[in-house]
Amino acid sequence: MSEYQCLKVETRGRVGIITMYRPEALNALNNQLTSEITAALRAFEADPDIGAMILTGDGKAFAAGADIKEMQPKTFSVVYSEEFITATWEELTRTRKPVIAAVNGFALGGGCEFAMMCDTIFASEKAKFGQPEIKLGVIPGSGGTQRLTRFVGKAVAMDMILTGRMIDAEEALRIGLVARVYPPEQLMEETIKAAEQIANYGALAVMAAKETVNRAYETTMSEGVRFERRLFHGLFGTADQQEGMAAFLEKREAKFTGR
Ligand code: CO8
Repeated sequence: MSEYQCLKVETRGRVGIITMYRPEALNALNNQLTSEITAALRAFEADPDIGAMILTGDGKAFAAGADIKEMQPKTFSVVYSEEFITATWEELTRTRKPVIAAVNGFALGGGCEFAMMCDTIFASEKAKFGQPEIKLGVIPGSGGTQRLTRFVGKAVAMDMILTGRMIDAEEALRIGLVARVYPPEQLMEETIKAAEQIANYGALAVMAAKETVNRAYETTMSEGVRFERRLFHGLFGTADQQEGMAAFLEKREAKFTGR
C-alpha cells in the first residue's frame, strides 16, 4: 500500500511524478498533503535514477489553495509563533532537480503559489490561475505577491491580487506565467516528454542551469552574469562536457553520466 494518503507517486523512466490527491477538497493543501509533498520531493531528490520531477493534481484541480477549513480557526499568535507551515510549504524551492508544474485545472491561492515555486509551468486549456485570498480577508502567504509580480509584472499582479479574479490558460500564456498550453488529454504526456528530455541531459549541467536562472531573481545583472560564468567554467571539469562536445563532433548521441 502507498505510504501516502494525499498523493499518488509514480515514476516514468527518469521522471518522478507527484499527483496531489484530495478529491473531496479539490486538492486543497492541508498539513498532511504538504508534509507528504515534502517527503516525496526529498525521496526523488535523493534517488539517482530520477533526473526531473512533475507536480500535478488529480481531477479538476491542481490545488484550490490552502485548506480553508484547517486555516479558519487559527489565530494570529498560532500562525505567527508556528511560522504557519512554512517548513512543509517551501521544499519545492529547495529542490535542485527541476520540477515542472502540470496545471490541469484550478491553481488558486497556495495552489498558484505552489505552481510558481516549480521551475516552469505547463497548463491544460482548462487551467485557471488566481490569488483569491483577498476574498477571504487575507493576502497570499506563500510568495504570491513576490513571485507573481516578478514573473508577470506589477499591473497584472496587482489586478489579480487586489480583485482576486481568475485568469485562464490563454491569458496565463500571454502574460508569461506559463510556458506551454496543451489540450487536457495531452498535458501529462507532453509534460512527461519534456521532463524526460531534461532528465536525460547531464545532471550537473541541468542543476547548474536551474540554479543560475533562479539566481536572476536574487541578484543584480552583473553578479548574475558572473555567477553564470563561474558555473559555466566549472562545467568544463565534468565528464559530461567532454562527452557532450565529443558526441557533437562525432555526429552521435551523447551518453551523459551525470559526472
Ligand atoms: N479549502 C478547503 N476546501 C476547499 C477549498 C479550499 N481551498 N477549495 C475547495 N474546497 C472544497 C469545497 O469546500 C467543497 O467541499 P464540500 O463538497 O465538502 O462543500 C469541494 O472542495 C468542492 O468545491 P466547490 O463545491 O466549491 O467546487 P466548485 O467547482 O463549485 O468551485 C472553486 C471551485 C472556484 C475552486 C471553489 O471551490 C473555490 O473558490 N475554492 C476556494 C479557493 C480559494 O479561495 N483558495 C485560496 C485559499 S487561501 C490560500 O491559499 C492562502 C495560501 C497561503 C499559504 C500560506 C502558507 C504558509
